[in-house]
Amino acid sequence: MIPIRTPSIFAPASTPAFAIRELSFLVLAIVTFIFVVVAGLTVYAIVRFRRRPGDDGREPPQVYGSTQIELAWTLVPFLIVVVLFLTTTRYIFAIETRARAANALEVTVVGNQWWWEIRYPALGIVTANELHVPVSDPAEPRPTFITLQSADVIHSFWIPQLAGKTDVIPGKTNRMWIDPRTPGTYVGQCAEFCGVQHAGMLLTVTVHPKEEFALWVAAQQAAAPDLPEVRAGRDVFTSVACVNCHTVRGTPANGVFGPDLTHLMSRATLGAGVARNTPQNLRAWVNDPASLKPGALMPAMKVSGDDLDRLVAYLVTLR
Ligand code: HEC
Ligand SMILES: [Cu+2]
Repeated sequence: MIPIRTPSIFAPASTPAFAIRELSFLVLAIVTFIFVVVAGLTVYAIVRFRRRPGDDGREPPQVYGSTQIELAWTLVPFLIVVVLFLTTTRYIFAIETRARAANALEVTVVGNQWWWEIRYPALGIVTANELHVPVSDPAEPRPTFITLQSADVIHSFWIPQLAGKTDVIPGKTNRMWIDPRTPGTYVGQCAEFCGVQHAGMLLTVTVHPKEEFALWVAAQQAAAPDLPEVRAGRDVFTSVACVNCHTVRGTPANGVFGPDLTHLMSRATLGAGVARNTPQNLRAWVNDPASLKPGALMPAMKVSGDDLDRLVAYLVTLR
């Protein structure tokens, strides 16, 4: 199973996330200062002006219209807002105007109800829900630039340890980048409510050392195995509607409505993180996806007993 790291903005692992943490420390320092001043004055007033024995119960003298005090409480907050605005703008520009390095990896991520399609156009790879990228060692940087598109409604792409949230909007292409410095698996989640399975739209980013990433790429580029012993299952797969929605490279299956299944078993989870990818769960999924992910946009395929066994036996060979 995926090692679950706390998806915290306070544990950054990539330049945009470091910038965001820096900025949040500044904001936290300013708001803490305001809190201490306001709370301090309040406590002082409560103690200093509390009712004492012998008070006659009448109001103290009232003071009206101090220009100085009014100027102070208008200008000070105004200046604070200006400082926050300018600093935030500077950080946003620094992140967004970063030029794409010549050796950057290009990935396109398409938000779908309720899963992520992940394409590597230059490498000829298509996968889902589990993004794999190389580590970007500061001594030898290799950032990943991500193009974000939506197939249906608004989603939002967020891996707190790697970068800020970027919305995924139908009809609009957004860009972002990450340069993760430490290998590992980072957890993210769709961050814009997109329908019943919004919470079942997880995302992981696995950051590999250089050589390991090259191995992953080679494995993904390889054709799907075509083993004679699972021919019967392959025939079930290609004879029902699976092929209209799913692609398995090298077979007649070339649908694009659902995730590419060419290397299905290389993924740790099914249905964008709702279940581990075990043969048992796979069988349950193919029989009725709603048993694991109610509302999923894959219909229950009504493949019966023996055929289902053959079909699953075939699917588990898609490594
Ligand atoms: C109407 C289109 C459609 C048909 C037909 C269809 N699927 Fe799917 N399938 C999907 C969609 C959409 C998803 C993604 C659901 C989600 O994660 O929310 C999916 C997900 C899957 C997954 C999980 C993939 C992953 O990486 O999470 C498997 C496995 C799968 N389908 C197998 C099959 C098989 C086998 C058949 C035929 C018996 C089939 N599907 C028929 C649309 C379809
Ligand atoms: Cu969502």
